Amino acid sequence: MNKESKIDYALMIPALIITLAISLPLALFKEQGAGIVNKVFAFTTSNFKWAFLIFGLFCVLFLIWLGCSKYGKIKLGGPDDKPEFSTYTWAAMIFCAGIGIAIVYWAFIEPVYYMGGPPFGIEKNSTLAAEWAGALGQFHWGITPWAIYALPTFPIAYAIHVKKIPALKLSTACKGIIGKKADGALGKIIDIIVIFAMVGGVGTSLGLAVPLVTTLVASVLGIQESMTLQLIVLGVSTAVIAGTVWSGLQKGMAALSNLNTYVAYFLLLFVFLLGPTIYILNLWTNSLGILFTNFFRLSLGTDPVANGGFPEAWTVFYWAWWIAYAPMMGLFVARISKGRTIREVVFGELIFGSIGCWIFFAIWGGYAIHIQTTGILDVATIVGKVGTGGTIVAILQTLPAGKVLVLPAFILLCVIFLATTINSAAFTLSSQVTKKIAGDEEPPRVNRTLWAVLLGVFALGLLLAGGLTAVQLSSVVAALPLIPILILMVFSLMKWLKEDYDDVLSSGEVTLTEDKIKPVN
Ligand code: NM2
Repeated sequence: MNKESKIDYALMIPALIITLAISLPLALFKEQGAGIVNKVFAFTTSNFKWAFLIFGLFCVLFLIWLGCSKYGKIKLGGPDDKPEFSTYTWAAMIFCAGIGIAIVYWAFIEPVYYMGGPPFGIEKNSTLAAEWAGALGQFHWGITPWAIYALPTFPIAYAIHVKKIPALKLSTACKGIIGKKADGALGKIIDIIVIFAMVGGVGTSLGLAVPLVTTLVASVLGIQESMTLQLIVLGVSTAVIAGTVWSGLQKGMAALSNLNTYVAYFLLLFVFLLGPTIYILNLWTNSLGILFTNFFRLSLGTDPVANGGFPEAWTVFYWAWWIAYAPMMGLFVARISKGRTIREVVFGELIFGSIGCWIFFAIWGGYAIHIQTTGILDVATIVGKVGTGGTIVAILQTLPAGKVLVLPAFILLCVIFLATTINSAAFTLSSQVTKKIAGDEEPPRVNRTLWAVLLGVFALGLLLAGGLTAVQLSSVVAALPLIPILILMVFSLMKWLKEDYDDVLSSGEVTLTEDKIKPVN
């Protein structure tokens, strides 16, 4: 069968319309766009912050319970299935799939913002604010976000590997509850929301990455940054990526992605060893102490009386951003986790994922806190004057060989991450709108290329509407309708686990033979 004919137009067309209907007006009517964006952001975050926060904590508690419960022993796969990858490779794949440009963007700069605007009435730029800055980075890039990522993995993995239904769409993983409706209108609505969320989440990544890359490039070339330069960066990267996707140079992309992990290791070790090693270790230890003692307060802190804006700007925004990426991660992690038990996957993802992010924040964020608190560079003042990108450049230049080595390596890291993020998003989006695609099959390349271009257009809209709020809003609005869908998936999983395993587990068996798995209608 001709591959191009396999596009599911009932999904593709609404997804296309929604994406364009949001990006084009934002791009064309910039001024009004920015006003609306601010209003919608304030409305959504102030009315729903409690829901985002509760959902984040729910993910952590549910997964820890699931992993420790009798269901933890269940293998995601048949009795003879063995894990396909070594645990190290598996963990590294999960980390690289879930983390891209975003951590490079935030790790140096986020503590600087926290020091200047700490929560809980802590005094700005004080010693305590510096200590909390370390802890907040570990909180926003730790257990809760990884639990959000992990949540959809289990319903999807159970559907694919145990129920043997090809659940390459999230609607399929809701079948335990919605049954046949997953194949009808309700299923389509679910999948459109999922696609919308992915576009929104990736929009945030691109909306942050493009201005950063522009600043970095401008500082190396010694030219003025401007909107035009941003548009050139966005245009060139979209064109290069679309070209790569079109010409089938996927292997090249994978090689680039591998190269990038080495650049990241290098820059982490470089800052750790040549920077204030002991300070970093002390600050990290201390940060984890603050995090663990205050975990519930941070998790549920809505700041209801003062309404100072901290949870909206940080926790709610972050949880939303991770939620928007969660379906993509769930599909990916489910695919590579065949043959592992639920317990292994729960704790593997939560522990390896958190530690990976913690290291970035401990080293790069710790370095930023160090130069501020020891007076090497007043990043707090600089960020107010030149914004995020310029401050990152200033921080990098304080390192040995800052200009000749660190800055170019950092740019390479950002550019490759930008490319691999768009590339993998285009891949997942196009497989979402392809009918009956097998696990190892590639979605049609016209469609993949189209998605790469559409993501570029969407990012253009966000950039023109301007500012961080538009970029943050993209994830927040996209994630909100996804929360009930993710909860539906959890119910669906629980129903399946109970019907398939409750009798068996009480008799001590762990794996089920195929004849005992209840069929899905
Ligand atoms: N998250 C981790 O842009 C990226 O790095 C993709 C973003 C959700 C903030 C992941």
